[in-house]
Amino acid sequence: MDGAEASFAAGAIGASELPDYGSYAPLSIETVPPRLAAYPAIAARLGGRPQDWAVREVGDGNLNFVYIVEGPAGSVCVKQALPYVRLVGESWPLPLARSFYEYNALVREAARSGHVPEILHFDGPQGLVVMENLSPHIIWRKALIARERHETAPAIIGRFLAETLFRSSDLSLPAAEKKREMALFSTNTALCKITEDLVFTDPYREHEQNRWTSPELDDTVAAIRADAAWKIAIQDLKFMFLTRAEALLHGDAHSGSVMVAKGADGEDVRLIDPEFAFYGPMGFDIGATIANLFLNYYAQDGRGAGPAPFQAWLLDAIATVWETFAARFAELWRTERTGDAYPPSLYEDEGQAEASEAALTAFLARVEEDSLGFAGAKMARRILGLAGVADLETIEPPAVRAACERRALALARRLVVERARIKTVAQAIDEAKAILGDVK
Ligand code: SR1
Ligand code: MG
Repeated sequence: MDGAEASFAAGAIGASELPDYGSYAPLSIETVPPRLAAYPAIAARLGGRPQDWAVREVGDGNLNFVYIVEGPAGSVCVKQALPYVRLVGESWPLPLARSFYEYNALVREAARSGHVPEILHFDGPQGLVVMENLSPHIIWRKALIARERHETAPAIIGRFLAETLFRSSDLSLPAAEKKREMALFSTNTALCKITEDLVFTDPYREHEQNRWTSPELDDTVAAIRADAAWKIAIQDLKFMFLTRAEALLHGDAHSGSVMVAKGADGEDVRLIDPEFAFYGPMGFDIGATIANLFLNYYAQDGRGAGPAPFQAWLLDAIATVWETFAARFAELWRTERTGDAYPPSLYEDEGQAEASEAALTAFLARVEEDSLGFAGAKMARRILGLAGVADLETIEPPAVRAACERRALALARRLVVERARIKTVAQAIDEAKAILGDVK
């Protein structure tokens, strides 16, 4: 996007205009071709006849089905929402409307920053988004597990977060438009509830869906459930998540929501899967990214000899995400503050640019502190609750996995409980190194 915020006001869809799902039919490998044949632009992109199209299901996320469709002329990616959570099954119903929020978030992310897949067709009533097939991309988490470095990914993600968060906030949008945007995403309550429960609540209480490395971590889990300071701090963060409508979040910005590729022209990095999008605290998205890099950092000790060089790279990557975020956010603060918050009429226009800089410094310091708290929350949930991460889950034997997880939990606790002390990403990195060093 060039210059000022693209306005979605004219085309904004109200919650009352959610698609009518009366005709919804879940796709299967067999029914994908006839469905796509009904979309002329998609059929033309694939070429040939529907019977010539090869379909395979590739979804490895927790919620949906994803198909890659290849025709004689081209290929596409088809993502369809199910009326339930894929990971658990039909016993956990989930609204099809998550596809509507994902589509609307992707449109906004594309305009505000880029680095998302191109949308080729949206079929609201079928809960279906047809996107470009990102190839030869792989999920960043898989690359990190394999110790493959994508050198540009941390900076691209930092910049993406700065642009999407700043340009959807009251720093960029007039208040009325921002409130219309909030209204649109405010009904994505089912997806928010997943985060509210799975990140901020269930890991700290007995819940049938919780999973951990047992029996190795049984004592640790019991100690965490009895840890009053942790339970208070995690609820402080949950309250922030529930109430601070600062910016349109991706909502699930972990390394499994990033696709990366190396090509002759360099690397390509895309953020995918924003179905958890809603207006929340900026630090939540930044924290999700940082958390998953820290998880990989601790997992590397259980993933074969000689982890140190890659672990050092991961810590640099974490620093780069934050530094790039902060630098780009500052640039936008200085050049694109067109919203109702911190208006230039109070600062620069009055010859008080230094007051604007002071406000920026304080703003970023607060976002940094929030990000680290949320990072701790996002780390712990992947070890204590439903929905672990492959970085850790694939480590064998369990005793080795548990040792990695204990270190990750030690950092998670510090980030959540000692937020007043660990205020900067640089400090958090020092803490992470100290925890690793203590046990080696
Ligand atoms: C039941 S969904 C579990 C998790 O998968 C998604 O990636 C989100 O992180 C969610 O919390
Ligand atoms: Mg996902």
